[in-house]
Amino acid sequence: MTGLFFSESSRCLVKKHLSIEIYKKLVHEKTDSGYSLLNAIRSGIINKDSSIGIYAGDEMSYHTFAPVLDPVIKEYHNFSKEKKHKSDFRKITLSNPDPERRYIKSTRVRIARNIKNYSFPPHITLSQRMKLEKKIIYALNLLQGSLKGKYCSFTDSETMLENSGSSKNLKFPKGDRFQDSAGINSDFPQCRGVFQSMDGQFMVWINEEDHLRVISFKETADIAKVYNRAVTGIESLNNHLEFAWNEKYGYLTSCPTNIGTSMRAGVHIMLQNLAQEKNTLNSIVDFYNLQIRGTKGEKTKIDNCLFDISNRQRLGVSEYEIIQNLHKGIEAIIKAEKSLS
Ligand code: CIR
Repeated sequence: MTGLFFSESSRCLVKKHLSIEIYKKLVHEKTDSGYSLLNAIRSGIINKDSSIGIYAGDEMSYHTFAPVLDPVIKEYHNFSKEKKHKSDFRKITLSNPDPERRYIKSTRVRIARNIKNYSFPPHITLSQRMKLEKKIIYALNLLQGSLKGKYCSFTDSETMLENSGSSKNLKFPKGDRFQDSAGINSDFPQCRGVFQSMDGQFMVWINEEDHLRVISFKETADIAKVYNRAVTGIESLNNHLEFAWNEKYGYLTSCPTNIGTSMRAGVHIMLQNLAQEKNTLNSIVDFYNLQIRGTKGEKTKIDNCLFDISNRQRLGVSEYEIIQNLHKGIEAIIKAEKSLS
């Protein structure tokens, strides 16, 4: 695209793929809920350091804005146009790679979902958001067994009081500047909240970047156990909620970087030896299609040799494959760490 909207210094993928021809074709298009191309690229225009610079406002955005979204997705996910994403949400049996937790401090699986026929967080109205919050709470209250828990609204003093002191994790922060200019923070903190199981190991964030962010977390190295719990949670919720999904791209999310499985599964792992041998670590991580992030998440530093290692791919690979790969990669990393002692 010309420098018409984007800063000269911007290297975001939407700038690269939005040609004049595609722009002219799409500029007057809107999805049924009224989301436009300019809505979709606003965050990329405002934030010069965006990496992709585009958000979906609803399920239909992936169809209406396909002429620009398809090449962005193809490049970001290395996903060919002809392919179709396949989901495989089977439960898994895997050995525990570090039963004594000498290396792995915790395991976390996060899965995003949006609800069919509701605009996604960049474009949803306050009244829709309110209706949706109630619909999700209804489904959460039907969870059984160890998934049973409580919802803590960010604005309803009754639920906040009820849950005060129960956990320090019952909040998610207001979205960053990328999410803010995409509209994701509209009316924050209204209609936002966190559901947490009684044991604190299963959580659902409501109306953050996606309608639901399901999180299974435990201070364990038992990757399969944490993953299987997330599967049970998602499947139970799916009995009462219909998720936004399409044949080609799998589960649809506000940010096109998360489509497909929308799953990030990873461990916090202490690697005192490999921290000094970054090349060895990076080559194992690359081989198993994994990714290293900072101790406190994306764009943070590594504290005390504690690495956050998770899957790199989300589209074109199934949930089952992601977990298997993570498990194999982590086993290889632990073996390399031990060999350096
Ligand atoms: C960007 O284009 O850099 C931002 N819109 C964020 C991209 C990463 N997405 C995410 O973390 N969900």
